[in-house]
Amino acid sequence: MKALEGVKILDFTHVQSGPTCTQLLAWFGADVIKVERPGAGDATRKQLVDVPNADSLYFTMLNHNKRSITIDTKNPKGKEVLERLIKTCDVLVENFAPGALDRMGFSWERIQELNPRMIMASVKGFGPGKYEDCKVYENVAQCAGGSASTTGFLDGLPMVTGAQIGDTGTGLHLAIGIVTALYHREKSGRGQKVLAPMQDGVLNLCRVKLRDQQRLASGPLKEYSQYGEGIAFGEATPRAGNDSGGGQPGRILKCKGWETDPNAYTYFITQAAAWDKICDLIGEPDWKTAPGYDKPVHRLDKLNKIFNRIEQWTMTKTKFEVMDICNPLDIPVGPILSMKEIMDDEGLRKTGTIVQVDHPERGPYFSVGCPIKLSDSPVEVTRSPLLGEHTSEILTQVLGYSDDEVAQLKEAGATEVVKKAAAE
Ligand code: CAO
Repeated sequence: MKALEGVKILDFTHVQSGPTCTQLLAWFGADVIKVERPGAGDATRKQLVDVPNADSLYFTMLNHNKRSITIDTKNPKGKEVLERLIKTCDVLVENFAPGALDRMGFSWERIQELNPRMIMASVKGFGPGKYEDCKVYENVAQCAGGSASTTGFLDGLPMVTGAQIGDTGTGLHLAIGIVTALYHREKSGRGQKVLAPMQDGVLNLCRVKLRDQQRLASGPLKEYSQYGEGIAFGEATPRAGNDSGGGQPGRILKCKGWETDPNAYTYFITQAAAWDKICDLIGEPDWKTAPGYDKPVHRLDKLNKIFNRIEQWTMTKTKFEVMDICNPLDIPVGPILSMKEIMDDEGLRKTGTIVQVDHPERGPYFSVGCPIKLSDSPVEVTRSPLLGEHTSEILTQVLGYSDDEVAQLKEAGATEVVKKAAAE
């Protein structure tokens, strides 16, 4: 039995933030019923298309283990189907633009009337306040949540990061909110509203930068390289380049092959506990006891010099050799892995974090499986549904419509009944 078996999710999500949340719940065993607009579906199905006439990787990689039903929710008959789904499901997850669900006729009050046990979970760009009506995408959230102003190099532009902290990050926040509300419902018997604004989610992930903002009042941030370079701090947390965000200084250093390989680098952390071993390793044993080097606090104004010296050593090794040598010495390092290397990583394949999935339209492709492992609720990643693939099945088996009624719904333009995928 899967952890969330028996939980029915009405998945009204699209693009990335919402779908990542419901995909996770599906992996934990929930029955996720994705509601899509007839003829169109989630816009990502046809975005960044790589295989003509097939659902894009953008869509397939965010919608595994779900069922798809098409309903025109602006059609009166379609609204009736949605009402039945609301009465049947435990959770409604949505990430429409603010107000869209109300305009459809499904306010929180109406949803509660239909099903007082319903948990309604939403991603929005911003929480209540002056920006609450804005439409928001990933990079907007990264900028508004404090990530962009603190990412990049001091002399460069604010920078967005490739990690989708606004979308997938908020999807994770929402998923935590949903399972918490489900747990609460066990005791209260009632549903509740769960809101995860993207700005708030990004800020939560940038918590350490707000820490640094307040530390500025007590003087310069000594672990930032700009301190050692004698560059004054301004009034806000600056961009920190590749400096470590914690109390243990770290940098990205060149490794053998860096001249031609854009990823021949390692992240190297001069953790205080490993200092003596680092000194021996790089051929500077005197630094273990030399005044100005012996204590972490004394080294802060010399970090550039220290990392330059360590880099002379890392440049004689590949990033994997650095890892192999440093790991047994408990020196924390990490190779800069390319997506190609990650896709081929045997360990990640073995644990199911990189999975190969077959798809009737596009053939086999790689995806990221469930990154959270539950010992008693293993995950089997199945392909994303074709648009409306499960419409008949859901209408008849979940909602109890007869075949004639299904035909009438189709006739009324409330839905589109799509044939099952060709033999797989
Ligand atoms: N049948 C009929 N109509 C449907 C439907 C269905 N099954 N599903 C959706 N619609 C309608 C909605 O009712 C809405 O109509 P109205 O505007 O007339 O009320 C319309 O489709 C479009 O919804 P939208 O405004 O959410 O979509 P968009 O493409 O214009 O905006 C986005 C996309 C992501 C900017 C917006 O949804 C948003 O801000 N969401 C919240 C934040 C978020 O999740 N952002 C992350 C996205 S991933 O980067």
